[in-house]
Amino acid sequence: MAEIEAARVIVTSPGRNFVTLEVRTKDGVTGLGDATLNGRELSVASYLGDHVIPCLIGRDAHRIEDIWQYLYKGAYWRRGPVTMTAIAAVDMALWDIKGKVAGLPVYQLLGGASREGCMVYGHANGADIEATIEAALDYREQGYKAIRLQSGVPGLASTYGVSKDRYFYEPADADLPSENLWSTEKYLRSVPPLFEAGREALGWDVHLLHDVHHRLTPIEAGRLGRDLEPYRPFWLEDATPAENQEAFRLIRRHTTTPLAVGEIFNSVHDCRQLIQEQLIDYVRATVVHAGGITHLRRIAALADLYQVRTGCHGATDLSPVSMAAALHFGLSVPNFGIQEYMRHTPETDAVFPHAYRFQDGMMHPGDTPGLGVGIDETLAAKHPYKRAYLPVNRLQDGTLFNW
Ligand code: GCO
Ligand code: MG
Repeated sequence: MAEIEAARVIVTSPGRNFVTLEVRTKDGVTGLGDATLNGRELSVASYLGDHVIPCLIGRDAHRIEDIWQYLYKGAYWRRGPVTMTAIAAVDMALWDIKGKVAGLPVYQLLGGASREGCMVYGHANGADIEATIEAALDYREQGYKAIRLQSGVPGLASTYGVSKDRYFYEPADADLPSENLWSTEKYLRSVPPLFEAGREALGWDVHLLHDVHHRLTPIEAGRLGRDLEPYRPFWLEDATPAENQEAFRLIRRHTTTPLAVGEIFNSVHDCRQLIQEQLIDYVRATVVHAGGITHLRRIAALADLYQVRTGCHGATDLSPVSMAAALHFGLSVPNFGIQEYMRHTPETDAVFPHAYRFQDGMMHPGDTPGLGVGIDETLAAKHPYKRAYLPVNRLQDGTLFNW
């Protein structure tokens, strides 16, 4: 028995907002869990503080599955991003504790390493094709085996995935949502030339990826997938808003470009049909927003039956605690595909010292017992919460669209 004596929420903003749960046992062992939900951070902090922490005190931290079921079934109100992020934070913290008590890195508790490391993809973005390709060449130079290409769209002032900074992409940068403008026609014309230039400059020995960010209809997505086929993309991500899982049947009828979806999924039920009908190739559900390591393993186990592989979300709004958990998961799971890696700023890394490392395009969670991430609370206290929203997106006639 490792009795939970206390738990608390730490909110800090070293460059961006992060919500972290710390669970402590009577023996003084602590575990960390990420509870960050971009743009809605304080809702998860309050869900944890007001409704979850009181139920944890006195429970056995080793009973991870039972506590997961208790929080999921016990709330009566199942699923949803706030609930599932809160459950995920508890789940990560309990795996961290179990690892520390056992003296083993979490991946060893999950069955051990299934591979030497996790292949990651980096983000090349730029205002135009030339700048994006230049950034991509830089990533290849650093050893990346997989690179996501996102470029500004001619005629549009701003678009998803393109930042002012070459290395650090941070969309949640405004006190109230900023407004972007969108044109599907302009966008659809811009992506094939980007991939043509990408193959020309980078050759064929590097994987190229692209994120549509939920902006197309199924038939538009089918056309884009088909137009990109000659350049053999690794995947086309979030082609349409995936609330409508059947929509992917229509995309599949028109293209053999591999499809990835799921960074906003929070439960296996959000992707059950996509997986069982083999409508996707990669599932992007992630530790922090899909109920923790415990629930993500269930999603991966279902996906494995249908040759669907993992491709977890790993943007900067997922804290280093999530990144570590994703790497322990990715190293151990049989059907790992790829892991997104958007580097955190040095400020973030300083608040969350961690054991995971990047080498030759691969990442490894390290062998520190538990998840291998700490929090420097003195430094964290110097970065108070700062409200920050993701942008909204409008068509050129003013219609509110998908961001
Ligand atoms: C990605 C994502 C992110 C999200 C962000 C939202 O593929 O990395 O689309 O850029 O937009 O994580 O909080
Ligand atoms: Mg995405």
